[in-house]
Amino acid sequence: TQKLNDPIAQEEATTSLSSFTPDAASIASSIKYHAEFSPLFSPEKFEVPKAFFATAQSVRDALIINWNATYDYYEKLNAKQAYYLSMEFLQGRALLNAIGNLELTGAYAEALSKLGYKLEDVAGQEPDAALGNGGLGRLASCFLDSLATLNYPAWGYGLRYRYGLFKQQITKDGQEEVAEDWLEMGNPWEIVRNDVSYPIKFYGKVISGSDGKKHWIGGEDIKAVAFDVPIPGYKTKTTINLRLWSTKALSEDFDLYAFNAGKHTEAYEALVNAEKICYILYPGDESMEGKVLRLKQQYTLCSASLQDIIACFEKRSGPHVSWEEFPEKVAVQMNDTHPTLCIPELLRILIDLKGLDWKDAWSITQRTVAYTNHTVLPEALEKWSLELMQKLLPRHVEIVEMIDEEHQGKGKGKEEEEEEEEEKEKEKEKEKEKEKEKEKEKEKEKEKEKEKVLPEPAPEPPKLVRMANLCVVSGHAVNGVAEIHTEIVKEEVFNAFYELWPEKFQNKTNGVTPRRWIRFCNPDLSKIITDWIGSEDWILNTGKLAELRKFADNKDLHNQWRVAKRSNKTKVAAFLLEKTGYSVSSDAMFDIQVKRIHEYKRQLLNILGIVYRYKKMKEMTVAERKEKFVPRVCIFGGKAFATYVQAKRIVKFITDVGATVNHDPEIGDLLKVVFVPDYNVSVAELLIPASELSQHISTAGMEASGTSNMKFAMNGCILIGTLDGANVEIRQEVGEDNFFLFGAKAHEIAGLRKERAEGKFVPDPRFEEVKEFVRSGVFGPYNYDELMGSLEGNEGFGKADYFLVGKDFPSYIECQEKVDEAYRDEKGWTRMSILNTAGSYKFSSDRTIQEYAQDIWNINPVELP
Ligand code: GPQ
Repeated sequence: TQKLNDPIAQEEATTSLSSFTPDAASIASSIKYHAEFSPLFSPEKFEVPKAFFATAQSVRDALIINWNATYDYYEKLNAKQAYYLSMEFLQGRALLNAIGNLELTGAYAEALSKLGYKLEDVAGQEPDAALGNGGLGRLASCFLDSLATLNYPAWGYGLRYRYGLFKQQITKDGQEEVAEDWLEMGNPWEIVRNDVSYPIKFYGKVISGSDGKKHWIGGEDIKAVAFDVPIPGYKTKTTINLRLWSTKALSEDFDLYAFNAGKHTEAYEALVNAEKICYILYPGDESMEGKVLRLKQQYTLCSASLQDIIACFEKRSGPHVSWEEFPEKVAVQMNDTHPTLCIPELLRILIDLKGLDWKDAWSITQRTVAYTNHTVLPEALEKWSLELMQKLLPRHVEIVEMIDEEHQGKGKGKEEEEEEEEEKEKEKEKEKEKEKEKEKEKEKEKEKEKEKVLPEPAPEPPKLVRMANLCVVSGHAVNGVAEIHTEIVKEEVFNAFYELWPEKFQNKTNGVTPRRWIRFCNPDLSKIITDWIGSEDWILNTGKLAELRKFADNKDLHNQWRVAKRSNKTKVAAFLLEKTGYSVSSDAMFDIQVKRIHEYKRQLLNILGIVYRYKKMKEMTVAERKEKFVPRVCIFGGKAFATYVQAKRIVKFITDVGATVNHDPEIGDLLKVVFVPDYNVSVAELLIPASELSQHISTAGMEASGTSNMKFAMNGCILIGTLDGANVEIRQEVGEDNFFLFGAKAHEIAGLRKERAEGKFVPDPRFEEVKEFVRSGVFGPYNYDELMGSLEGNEGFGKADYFLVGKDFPSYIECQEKVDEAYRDEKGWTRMSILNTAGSYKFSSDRTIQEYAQDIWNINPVELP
C-alpha cells in the first residue's frame, strides 16, 4: 500500500468534490483524500478497515450530491410524497449496492486495485446494518431501493438503534446472543443533522386551557435527532432518504450539581434514560420497564417523523398553509402496527397545536394514513395496556377514545349525533360522580381487606388498546402482503371491518429488489441472463426474465447455468468450512432453509425429515442407500428471539443432529447437516445463489407472505413448500411442475386441529418411528422429551402439535423422495431451475411499489432534470 503522508499523495488526495468524476484515477484520489483526512483512524496505517471507510466516504460524497439535488427538486416541485414508517430496516451492507446502483463497480474495483486492495475484501469489511429482525424489515429496505429506482418522491423513517440485531453464536448449548456493536468503527453512510431535532414528551398531564384547548404539559422531555442515510436508485440520479432518529436528553438535563457532589450515576440518569430508547430493537418486554421502553420507542418514531413531515409540509406550503391539502401532499404508510401512534399523534398536532377542529383533523388523518398487516397470528397482533398508555401518553389516550366514539357513532345522522353528544356529556358527568363514589368505596374496602384472612378475588384483567383495530378504523387503506393472506385478513381477522368498508381492503403481494437479490449477489447468473435475453433491461423490467422460457431446453444455456450454480456452491462450501468446521461436497444437492426460527415456519418438520432419512440410511446397505438417496447438504440458518424457548430448543436439536450425522463415517457425503451461525442479509446473499432446493414449509395460512421464497426462485432454486403466503403465487407463475407441493391446505387447518382436540388424529407410523428414534438418544444426552412432547397430546396452544408437523410429515417425506428422483435427472432439474428464474418476474419490489404508489399513496414518479 502507498504511504499517504507524502506531499505528492497529499496533493492528489485533496482533489475536491467538484472534480469528482467517475473514473478510476479520480476515485482513487478521492479515497486517498478520505484516508488522509478521516479523523477516525490513525494516519500512519492504511489497512483494510480504513480502506473500507475511506472508500465508503468517497461513495457517500457522490450520494450527497445526488441526495441534495433530489431534495431540492422535490422541494421546488412540491409533489405529493410518501413516507414509509417502520420500526425495522434491514439494510445489510451498502457499499456494493451503492456503487452498483451508481454503475461505478468497475471504476471502484480499478481504483482500489491501484491502492493495493481488492474491492471484494474492502466490501467484506462492512458490518451489516441489522436494524431489523427478518422479513418485515428487509421488505422495508427493498421498498426503499425500488422507490429510489422508480423515482418516487418518498422517504423512509426509522430509529437508529445503537446495537443491531444480536450476533448469534452457536455453542454446545445452542444459540447464544451477543450484542452487535455495528457502530463501533463509525458509520460512513450516515449524515447527522444537528439542526434537525424535535422535542418528544412522555408522561405529564392534560389540562384544558381558558381558550378551550387541551394542553399536554409537564412530564419528561427529550429530543430526537435526525441521522440521514442516502438511498441511491439504480441507474438514476434520484437518491432518497432514510431518516433514522436517535434520542438524546436535553443538554440542561445533565445534573452538574449532582456530578460535582460525587453522585455520578445520578447526574447522568436523564441522559441514559433518553439514550436507552434507541439502544436496541424490540427490548425484552416481559418487565414493565421493557414495556414502557417499547412504547417510548414507538412514540418517538411516530412523533419525530410526523413533526418532521409537518414541518416540511408547512415549509413547502409557503405563507398560506391549507391543512385541507395535507393529504394531497403527504401519504403515511404504517409498516405493521408498530407506528400506529402516528394516528393520535397527527390528530393531536392538528387539533392541539394547529387549531383544527375534530371533524377536519379526523378527515385529514384518515385520508393520510394507511396500514399494512404482516401477520394473522393472534399473539402477534399488538395490544397495549390502556393504563400504561394513559400514564405515558395521556393526551393520546383521550384521542383514541374519541376515535372509538367516532367509530361507534358511524352512520348516524348529524342531529342524532349532536343529541348523543349532549347525552354523553351528561352521562360522563354522572359517571364521574359514580367514579368518585367508587373510589371512596374502594378505599373503605382496602382498609377492610387488611383485616381479612383470605384475599379478595383477582381484579378484572387490564384493558387493552387494540392497535390493529385502531389502524383499520383510522386508515383509508388496509393491505395484506400476499393474495391468500389478504383473503384471510378480509374473511377472518378483520371480517367485521371488511363487511363495513370492503373498499378499504387491498392486496399488495410483496416483492424483493432484483438489484441486490440477483444482479449484485449473483453476478455469474446475471451475466448469463443478460447474454441470453440480449440486454440488461431485466434488472429494471423483470418481465423480461420470462424470455428465458424460450431457452429452457437449450443445452448451451443448461451448461452455463450449471457452471454458475456450481461456482456459487463452491464459495458456500468454503464459507461453511470456515464458520462451522464442516467440510461439504459441492457435488451434493444444496438444500436450504434460512429464516427466523419459529414453530409455525416448521424447521422442526425439516429436521425430523432429515432424521428419518438418516435412520433409513442406517438401515440400508451401502448400495441400497446410494440407490435411494442423492447426496445432500442440508443447510439451516436463522435467529431465535432471545426469550423464545421452544425456538432455541429447535436450534439445539438441529446442531445436535448435525454433530452426529456429519461424523458418521457410514454416511459420508450422502448427508450433511449444517447450521450456519449468525444468519443475516450478507449471509443470505451468499447462500441463496448457491441453493438448489429451498424450503418454505410453514403451516398453511400462517406465513403472511415470505420474501426469501421469491429470492430463491429468482436465483434458480426449486421450492418445496405448502400452499401458504406467496408460495401460492410463485407456484402459479413458475408452473406446478416446477414446485414441490405438499401438506394440508389453509382451509383445512381449523378442522384438523379440532379433530386433534377430539382425539381423532391417528399419526403415521413413520412419524412415531422418527420421534422414538430421537428419544432413544442417538443425538446426544440432551433431553428432547419436551420438544417431541410438543408434537403430542390433544390439548392447547404450543402442545398437541398446534403447527401440524405430524399431520404433514408423511406428505413431506414422500415429497422429498420425489425431490431426490428429480435431482437425478440433471437435465430436468436444470430446466426447472431456469423456469423458476423465468417465472419469478412478478416478485420484483418494483411491481409492488408501483401498486402501492397507484392504489394507496396516489403519488407519481418525479424524474430529476
Ligand atoms: N413479519 Cl408481523 C416479520 O418479519 N415480522 C413481524 O413482526 C411480522 C411479520 C413477516 C412475515 O412473517 C412474512 O411472512 C412476510 O413476508 C414479511 O413480514 C413481510 O411482509
